[in-house]
Amino acid sequence: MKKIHSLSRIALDAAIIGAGFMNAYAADETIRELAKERGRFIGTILNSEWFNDAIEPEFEEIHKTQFNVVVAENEMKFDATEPKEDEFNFEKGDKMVKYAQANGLRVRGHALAWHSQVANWVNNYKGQKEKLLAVLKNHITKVVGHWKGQIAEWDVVNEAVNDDYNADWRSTNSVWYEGIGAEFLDSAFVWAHAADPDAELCYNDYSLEWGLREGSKASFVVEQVKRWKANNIPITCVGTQTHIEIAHETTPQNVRALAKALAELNVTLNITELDIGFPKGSAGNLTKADYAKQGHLYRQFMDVFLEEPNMGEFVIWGLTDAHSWLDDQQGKTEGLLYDKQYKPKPAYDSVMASLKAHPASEVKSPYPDSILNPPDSCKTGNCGDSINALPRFNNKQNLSVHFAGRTLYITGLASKTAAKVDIFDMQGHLVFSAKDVKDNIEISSIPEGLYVVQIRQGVTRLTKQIAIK
Ligand code: 9MR
Repeated sequence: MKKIHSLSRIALDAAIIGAGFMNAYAADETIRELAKERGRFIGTILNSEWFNDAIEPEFEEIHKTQFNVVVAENEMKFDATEPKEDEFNFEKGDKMVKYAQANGLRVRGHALAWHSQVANWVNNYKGQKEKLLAVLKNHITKVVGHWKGQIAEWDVVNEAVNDDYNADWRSTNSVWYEGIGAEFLDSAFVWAHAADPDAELCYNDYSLEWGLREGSKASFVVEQVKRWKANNIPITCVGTQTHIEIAHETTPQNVRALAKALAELNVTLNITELDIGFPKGSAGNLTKADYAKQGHLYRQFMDVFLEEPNMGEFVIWGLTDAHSWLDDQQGKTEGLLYDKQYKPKPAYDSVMASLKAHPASEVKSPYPDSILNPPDSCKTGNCGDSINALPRFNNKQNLSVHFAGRTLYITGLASKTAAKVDIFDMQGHLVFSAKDVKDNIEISSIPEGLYVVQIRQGVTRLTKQIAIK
C-alpha cells in the first residue's frame, strides 16, 4: 500500500509541476494516509463533471491520493437511479463503485428518501399513501440491494426537518411527508436495513451545526434518534452536512456537543458535506489572513472530528474551487481545500496540521478492523459483506415472522424458551406487548396499518416491519 501510495504521490507532483503550480507537499504524506492511520475516513464527492468525463486530468489523481471515502454529487439520488417507475439506472453509480474499489475508497450512498431531486413521475402519486409507501419501498429495496456489500453507508433520509426556529418535520414541498406522514422515515430505515443488514444507515441534514438548544434542528434530530433507538429502528449514524461561512465561528464546538449527545445513544456523527465559503463578492479580494481564517475553521473541525470517538467520516462537498455548488447556487465561493488551479490552500495545511497534532495512538476509531482493513479481494470489486461487517445489529437469520389473518407466526425460535413480542406503530408507540409467546399469537386489538414487530428471545432478536390487514 505504502509503495503504491508513493508512486501516486510522485505522479501527482509531476501533474502539478507540469501544470505550472508549486506544490507545498513534496513529503510522502497525504491527509488520506494520516486519516487512515487514525482509523478515520476523509473524503470528498465525485462531481457530476467526473461522471461525464468532463473534469481536468489532475482531479482524479488528487482525489484518489488524498481521500479514502467518496460520495456521488448527484448520481445516486432518486431522479438519477429511478428516472422512470421501476426502471433503474445504475450505470453512473456502478462507475463510481468500481473506481472506489480499484482505489481502496469507502463509499457513502447519497441519498434514498429526500424531498428534493425526486423523479417527476413520483408526483403522479401525490397524496396516495399506500402507493407512495410502495414506491419508496421498491426504490430503497432495489437501490440498496443493487449495491449490497459495496456501499458502506447510506444517507437513508436527507433533510426531513424544516427550517423553523421551532424545528419539526418538513411538512411542505415533500412528496413523502405530505403523502405518507412522518412514518416514511421509520419505514425507510427498516427497508434499507432489510436490503443490506450490514450497511450503516444515517439521517443527514444541514444546519445541525447551529447547536443544541430548545427548538433547534440538532436537538430535534437527537430526540428523533432517541426514539428510533428505543424502538429498534436501525439507524447507526447522523450526518451533519455543515455548509458554513467564514463568519460561523461557533460551529465546530456545536458539532462537538452534537457528537457527545449522539455518543450517549451509540450513534456515530459524520461530517458529510463540509464547505467553508466566502461571500461571492469577495472573490479576487481575499487576503492571506482570510485564507488563514478559513484554514483555522477547517482545523477546528478536524480537531473536533479526531477528538470525538464516535466520529468516523470527514467529507468535504467538493475537491477544488473550480467545481463547487457554492458559486453556482449559494452566492458563496472558494470554500474547499484546493483552489481553482488544484493548488492546496492553507485550509489543506490546517487539516494536515490537525491530523499530525493528534497522534494515531490517541485517536479512537468507531470502526472495527474489518472495515478499516478490508480484505484484498475488495480491491478487485469482490468485497462481499465483509467490508461492512458491523456488529451493531444482530438480526438472527433463521428467525422469521409472518401474519396469517390476525395470527402472528414466529418460526426459528429456539425450542423450550418463550419469546417476547412487542409491536410499535410507525411513530414508535408501543401498541402491543406479550411475553411467553411460543410460536404464534393472536393479535386482534390493533387497527390495520404498518407496524414494526420486535421479537426477542434471550440475545436473539428480530425487528421487522409488517402490515396488519
Ligand atoms: O452539489 C449538488 C448540486 O450539484 C445539485 O444541483 C444540488 C441539487 O439539489 O444538490 C447538490 O448537493 C446537495 C446535497 O445532495 C444535499 N445537501 C446539499 C447539497 C448542496 O446543495
